[in-house]
Amino acid sequence: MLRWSKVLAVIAAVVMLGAFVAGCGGGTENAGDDQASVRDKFGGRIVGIEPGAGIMKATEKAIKEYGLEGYELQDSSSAGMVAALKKAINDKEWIVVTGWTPHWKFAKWDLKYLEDPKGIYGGEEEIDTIVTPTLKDEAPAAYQMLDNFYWKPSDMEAVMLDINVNEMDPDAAAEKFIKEHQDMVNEWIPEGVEKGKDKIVLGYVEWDSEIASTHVVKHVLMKMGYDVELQAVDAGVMWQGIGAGSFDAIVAAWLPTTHKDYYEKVKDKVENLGPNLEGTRIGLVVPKYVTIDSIEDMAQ
Ligand code: PBE
Repeated sequence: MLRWSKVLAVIAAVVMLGAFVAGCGGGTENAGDDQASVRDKFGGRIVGIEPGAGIMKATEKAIKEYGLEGYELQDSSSAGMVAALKKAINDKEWIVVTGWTPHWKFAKWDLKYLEDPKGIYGGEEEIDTIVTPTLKDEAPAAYQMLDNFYWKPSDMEAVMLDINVNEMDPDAAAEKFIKEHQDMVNEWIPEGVEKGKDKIVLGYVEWDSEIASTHVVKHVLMKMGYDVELQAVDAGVMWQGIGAGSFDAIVAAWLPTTHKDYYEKVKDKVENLGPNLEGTRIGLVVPKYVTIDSIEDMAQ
């Protein structure tokens, strides 16, 4: 009898100890070890970009739809997002950022998109060229070139890499691309079409992808004899500007999802020349060493 009560006492002690240990796990003081919650490992933050970007609105929605309480979406810039990513990777820390393709960061680091089973970020998209309706008459050759402008994600990525990894000036990177892709560029430039007015104004946002495309278009138009002015603005101003005719064109319309709200407001006042690039994507991006695979797992 005595022996049995001893055994029971030992079992009870083990069970109590187990419960005690379990109760201690998961605290914020454990961030970085395996016991910490996913949210703690990310420091409760999603590193964003400029507030007007479509990807920021999509991320606000994702926070609601996936119940990501305790996460803060931090405003930053495209450059700030990349700097935070670089620092976290150097320190081997967990980080989640608003990311998009095409982007040179995928060539530079081992990154992955978190799965988005609710489809908040939409599927594959395209980037459209949008012009002001008077451009066709005012600058027929520029209009035709903008209509012809079409390239692949790998082309855009090559220019982005030169600017961001090889540290080339955007104008130099655009000129290099044009020189190395004469056949493609010659297909964009129409023959025997009237030039019309001298000056073309392009609006854009300083997203790495749009810095690349807008500078390439600028240099092709310059080759055709136009004076080209680039105006770097935020997303809201870019869309208002093309709607009001203060820009001749933008080559930065991410549709049908990312810029849907902006596009809806101006679509009757602009002319959409269709895609200049197909196969884009937006979403939440993490380094590959982060051991979750889905946005759903961020709530853990
Ligand atoms: N981006 C790059 C933009 C469009 C181009 C994905 C950051 C956005 O979210 O609006």
